[in-house]
Amino acid sequence: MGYLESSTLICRQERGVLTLTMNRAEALNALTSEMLDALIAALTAAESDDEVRVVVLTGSGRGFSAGQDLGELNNKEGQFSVETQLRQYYRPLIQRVANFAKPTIAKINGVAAGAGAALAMACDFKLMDRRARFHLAFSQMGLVLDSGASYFLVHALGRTRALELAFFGGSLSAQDALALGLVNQIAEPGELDGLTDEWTERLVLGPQLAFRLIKQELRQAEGASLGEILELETAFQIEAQASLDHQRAIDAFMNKQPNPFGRHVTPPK
Ligand code: LHQ
Repeated sequence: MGYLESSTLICRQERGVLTLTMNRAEALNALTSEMLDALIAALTAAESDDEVRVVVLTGSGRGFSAGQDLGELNNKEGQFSVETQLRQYYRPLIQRVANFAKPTIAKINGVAAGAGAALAMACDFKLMDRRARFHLAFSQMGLVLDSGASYFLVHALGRTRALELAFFGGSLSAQDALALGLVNQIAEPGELDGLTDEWTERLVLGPQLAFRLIKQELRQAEGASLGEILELETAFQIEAQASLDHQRAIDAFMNKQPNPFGRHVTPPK
C-alpha cells in the first residue's frame, strides 16, 4: 500500500517498517497544521495496513521536532488558535500514537521541543542520538504542559521529578533522559540508523498479536484497578494462547529448536 507524500512528511515503507520523517529541516521540523494532518493520515492508514508491522517517527536535518510552529500559531491573519490546534490536531495525533495497535519507535535524531517532545514520549520506544536534547521549556514560554506531556512525564518519572522538570527543566541531555528512564537507548553519533534497524528487526520478527495485546494491557494498567487488569489479562491470554504465534513458539520449544521470534535479550545501555 502506498502512502500519500506531503512535502512536510516523507513516508517510506520497507520490509514491514513504515518510517515517517517530519520534513521541515529549516525550522527544526516545527509542526504546522499541514504536517499534523499528514501525520494523522499516515498513521490512520498504517494502522490497518497488514504490511506495516512497526512505525518509526523521526525528523530530517538536525532536529526531531521543535514543537508547534510558533509562526503559524501567532499569525494574526490566520485562523489558528491554541484551542483549535490542540483539539483538532494534537489531541487526535497523540491519542493515535499512544494507542497505536503496532509498536512505534521515536528515533530522536535531534532536539525535541514542546509538543515535539510530547510526540516522542507518546511512542512506545525512544532511541536518541547522544547529541539530541529534550527541550521541555513550556514554562519558559509562560505555557503549561500540553499534548500529553503532563501524562507522559508523571507516569515516567513520578510527580516530584515531573514537577521539577516541568518548572525548571529547560534542556535535558540524552544522557539525563536515559538516566531518568525517558528513553530506551542512546546511540553514538552516526549510529542511530543502525541502532534503529536492530530494534525494528526484532519488532518485525516478533509475535504481532502478543505485541498488540501487551500494549493494550500496559496502557490499561496505567489507570485500572488490579481486579480489572486481572480480568483483561485473562481475556487476552485466551486469545494469545489460541494464536499461531504461540503454537510456533511451543512447537520450537518442545522440539528444542530456536525460538521463532529471535533473541529475547535486553539491549545493553
Ligand atoms: C522554529 C521553531 C518553532 C517555528 C525553531 N516554530 N520555527 C502546542 C500547540 C498549541 C499551542 C501551544 O503549545 C503547543 C506546545 C508547543 O509545542 S509550543 C512550541 C514549543 N517549542 C519551542 O518553544 C521551541 C522554540 N525553539 C527553540 O527554542 C529553539 O529553536 C531550539 C532550542 C529548539 C533550538 O535552538 P537552536 O539549535 O539554536 O536553533 P534555532 O533557534 O536557530 O532554530 C533554527 C530555525 O528553526 C530558526 O529559524 P531561522 O529562520 O532563524 O533559521 C527558528 O526560528 C526555527 N524554529 N523552533 N517552534
